[in-house]
Amino acid sequence: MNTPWKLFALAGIASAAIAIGVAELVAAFVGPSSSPLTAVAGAVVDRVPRSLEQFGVQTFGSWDKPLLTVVVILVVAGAAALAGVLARRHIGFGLGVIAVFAVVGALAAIERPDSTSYAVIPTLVGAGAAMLALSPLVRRAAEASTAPDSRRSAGPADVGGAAGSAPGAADTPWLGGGGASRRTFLLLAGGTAGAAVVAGGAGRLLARWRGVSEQRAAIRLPAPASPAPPVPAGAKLDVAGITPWTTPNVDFYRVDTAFVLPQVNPDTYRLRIHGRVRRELTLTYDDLLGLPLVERDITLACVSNEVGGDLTGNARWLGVRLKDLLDRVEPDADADQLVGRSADGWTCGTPTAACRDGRDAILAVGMNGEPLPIAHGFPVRMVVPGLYGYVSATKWLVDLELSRFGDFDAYWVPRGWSQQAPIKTASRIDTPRASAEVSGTVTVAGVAWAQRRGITKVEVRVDSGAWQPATLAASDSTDTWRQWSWRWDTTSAGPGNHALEVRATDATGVTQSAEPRPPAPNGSEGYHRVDVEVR
Ligand SMILES: Nc1nc2c(c(=O)[nH]1)N[C@H]1C(S)=C(S)[C@@H](COP(=O)(O)O)O[C@H]1N2
Ligand SMILES: [Mo]
Repeated sequence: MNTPWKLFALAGIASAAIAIGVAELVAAFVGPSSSPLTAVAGAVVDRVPRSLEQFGVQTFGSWDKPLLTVVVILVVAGAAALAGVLARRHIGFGLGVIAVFAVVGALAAIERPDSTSYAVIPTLVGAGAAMLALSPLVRRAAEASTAPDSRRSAGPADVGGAAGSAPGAADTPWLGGGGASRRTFLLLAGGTAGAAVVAGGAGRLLARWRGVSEQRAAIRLPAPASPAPPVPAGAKLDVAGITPWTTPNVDFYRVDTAFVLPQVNPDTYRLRIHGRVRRELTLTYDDLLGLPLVERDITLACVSNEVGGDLTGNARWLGVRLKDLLDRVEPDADADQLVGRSADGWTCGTPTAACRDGRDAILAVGMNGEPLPIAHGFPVRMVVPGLYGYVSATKWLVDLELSRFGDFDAYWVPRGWSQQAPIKTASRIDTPRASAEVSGTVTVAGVAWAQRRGITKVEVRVDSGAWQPATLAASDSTDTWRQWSWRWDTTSAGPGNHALEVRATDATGVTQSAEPRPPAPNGSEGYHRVDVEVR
């Protein structure tokens, strides 16, 4: 039998192995779910019908995930073998298959709940390694398959592959006869696969050793001493396409500078409160859990949110009142800035007064009923109603220093953002979506927010016509967003393109300004506009 295609298949498999191994190693640094293997397996689980998923769990128990990973590896190996064989015709075919897999892996990685765009890095570095490995492997495979000693006669003496072949190569009858060039190829392919296994194994070990997912999973949060007030019945509108009132953790926007997610171990956690204080205080994670906890619904917003953007979310936070802790350290009267520092050195400056004026400023340990997700600041973050995230919401918080605005500029201030930044009144149209085709009577709906002040009016207009009052959902608190809806009889507008706009008024009587402003330096302004087509 003529065997060279097997050499090319092996070349492909070795390249795929190095891709996966390198990606695992890089993923150990970038974050738990950025491994393309883990991400693709997760993406498969998300798409598999419930019944099949249950069958998997029932049949294989906790082995279902490792088994799925093995299946993914086998599929990749099959495709890689094919890529190797195709690469024999032209290296471009092999590189093309690698590129396709890189795109699938990268898409799966960014789709993971706690991912950022950095999550594509392990896949891309892995694919790069595979592309580098493929051409020397294919070249060696070609040399091995054209070398005279590999052309085998069909004579009986050759059965078993031993006759006339060099020592050593005789151990691989599956690949046919031997020869120096074949040995060189097998060494290269074997070495590549070996390096892949070492890199992948090291990556998995490192990820486990660095990560705090297990510590997080073991945490049982205490019940709040002060539970969240019940959300009024009419606060959540039943309108298709509107943002849910509570943002699930997996959908909650994520904004931070962390290239690699900080892994802060709750067992060794220390929070130091110091600076311009009468007495310093250092607390462990258990100290914090032992204090009376409050639970509150609070809507967070990012200053970078464009008009109509989605960098805002509403969650149920559980944590310790910041005021209680500040009362214990007794800040100096002139300590007007509370500087938060994260485990990875990011800083944030919050007006001390905002943390002591009676609002629900908290050091949060829980988010929507579970310990903070790692991406959202596990084990401890700050949440201060009414202030944009960059001046209030330090994640992976390890240090609080009482300071003065005149003495210290936090991370974003020298980069052109304001020292102080209360959240501006804003409103958004969630449905219909831009370019939607609508007809008949349409429910236009969305959310509006003005943390600390509350929303008292939302208005909608069509094609810059007269402002029409929208119907407000029940108000929860001034610190949460408020849903609204408006019935639009599209026949009055007639067929064609029409512009919907929204504006909100807060409880101080101030209406959003029409003048568009960009997010920098302290939050975007202007009306959200959605263009739709009436049919
Ligand atoms: N450690 C740290 N905390 C941070 C940031 C950061 O870059 N690093 N970004 C802040 C910004 S700009 C915002 S808007 C909020 C976002 O919180 P989220 O990612 O949980 O939605 O976190 C804040 N806390
Ligand atoms: Mo932000």
